[in-house]
Amino acid sequence: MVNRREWYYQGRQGGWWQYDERTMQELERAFSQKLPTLQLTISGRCYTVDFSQMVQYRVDNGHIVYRRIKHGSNVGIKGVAGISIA
Ligand code: V3L
Repeated sequence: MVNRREWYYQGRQGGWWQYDERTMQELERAFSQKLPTLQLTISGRCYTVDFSQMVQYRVDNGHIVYRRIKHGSNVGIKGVAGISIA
């Protein structure tokens, strides 16, 4: 698709990973509906995406674990959903 904006989450070692296709569809739908947040299940864990802060996070033993997210095109990626392209 031309000029499609993809969704990415940040690696702990820097760089960006693209979300898997199904999750990107969920993100795109929620974002276009201007929902403030979206709940996701990734590898059996419950995450919240906050579109105003552009982060995803989960709660782990009472601590919140954040990652930055990005919505764009032509971002150099490490891979898709943890599958490296290198
Ligand atoms: N989609 C797929 N896996 C995810 C996602 C997501 N949206 N969010 C977190 N994970 P945390 P480097 C990432 C995985 O934030 O070397 C990458 O995909 C996350 O995977 O504490 O730091 C790589 O596989 C991590 O394994 O909830 O760039 C891996 O990190 C786990 O969930 C290493 O990437 C816990 O993340």
